[in-house]
Amino acid sequence: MDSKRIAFVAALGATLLAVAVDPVAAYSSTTESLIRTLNQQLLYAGIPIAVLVEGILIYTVWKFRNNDEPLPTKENRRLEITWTVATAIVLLFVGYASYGVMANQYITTTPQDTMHKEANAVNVEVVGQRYVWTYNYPGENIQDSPELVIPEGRPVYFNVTSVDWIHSFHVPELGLKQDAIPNQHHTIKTKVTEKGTYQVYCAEYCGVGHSNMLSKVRVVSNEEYEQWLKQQQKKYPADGGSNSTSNSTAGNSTSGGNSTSA
Ligand SMILES: [Cu+2]
Repeated sequence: MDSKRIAFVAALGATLLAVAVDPVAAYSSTTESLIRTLNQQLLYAGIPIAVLVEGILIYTVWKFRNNDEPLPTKENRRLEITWTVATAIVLLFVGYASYGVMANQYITTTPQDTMHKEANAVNVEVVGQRYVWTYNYPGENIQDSPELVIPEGRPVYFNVTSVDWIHSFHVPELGLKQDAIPNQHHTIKTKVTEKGTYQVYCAEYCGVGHSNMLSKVRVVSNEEYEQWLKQQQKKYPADGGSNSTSNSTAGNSTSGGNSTSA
């Protein structure tokens, strides 16, 4: 009996450990990879527990189906210690795995993270406005670009804001979602590991044109990105159009900001 209990706890611990060191599958971005991997780990931990609990329940109902005079269970200290220890191991695993992901700067980007950016990082200001997304590249002399292009394999900081209303910058395939709030800037960081085009949505209902508030992220090689920057600097220069944008930002955000901060 004693050895069985030890074997059960050991097997549970070994399973959770094996899940924790499971190699990471290929995903489109570091953020997506962290989220999906955690999701999988929790699923691997949850399935055996669900099967065990349901199995015991079904077995007990079947076994005692004709028991007309059931007697209360006497105290069973060993059993109580076993399930307490097993539950503690599961909770510790869930807490440890979740905290590791939640505290990662690719999931929760803190102001400290944005103050100490990586050297080769790309900075994009994402601006929501009924019903379009526009992109500024601070330091690259690009303002109000309708196109979002980023290089593969480099850290990217999206500084998300809005000029009129609450929107939400959402790229499901890259695991990105951040509310765009007037008068506020919130940064999310990612690194895209696969070139391609990814759909951008607005994930916060913002009016009649909400469902049309679409855009795309184009992820290209570093060389293509540098070329694209040069083209955009001619098409959407910050020094040519910066006045009108900053005016509209200041003007509109007053009305939107009141409702947000309340
Ligand atoms: Cu919107």
